[in-house]
Amino acid sequence: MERTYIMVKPDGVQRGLVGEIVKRFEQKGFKLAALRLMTPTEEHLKQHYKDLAEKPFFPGLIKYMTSGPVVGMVWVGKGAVTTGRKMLGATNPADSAPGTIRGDFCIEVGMNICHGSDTVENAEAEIALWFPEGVATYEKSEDAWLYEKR
Ligand code: IDP
Ligand code: MG
Repeated sequence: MERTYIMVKPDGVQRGLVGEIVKRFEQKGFKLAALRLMTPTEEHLKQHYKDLAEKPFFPGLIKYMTSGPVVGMVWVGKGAVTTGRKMLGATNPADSAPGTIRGDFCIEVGMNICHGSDTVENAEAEIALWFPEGVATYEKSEDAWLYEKR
């Protein structure tokens, strides 16, 4: 089953949106495998965003991401990476459709309240970076009412 790394950024935590974001992933039917409030170091965030190191906004991004605690989580389910991105909305909230998390709760690209892995490969790398101790695996009875039997 696919896994994705979702993170509520410092502005999302400050604005009391943790529950709302958790709620949306829960109600969709995805299974929570890990969740933690963390205050990551600059080095940790530079690793997370290493593909963006050359971007002009990179220093500002690191400053933003170290401005307060974040909530990292792992959600599991069919298509969790692609669907998770759709649930977040476009990177720039100005382009995010209403009904998406960014479309409903924020305004600026540099304060877009949440992160979601963009590919299965990146999701696995991010899960290993943020939850090196591993994540929970368990059966959820609800799955019988979410997934068609093959
Ligand atoms: P994503 O979060 O939708 O995957 P990325 O391109 O991976 O978008 O960028 C990572 C984060 O960097 C964005 O979520 C946003 O917080 C920030 N960011 C991206 N582009 C800009 C920009 O042009 N100005 C300021 N911040 C940006
Ligand atoms: Mg990205």
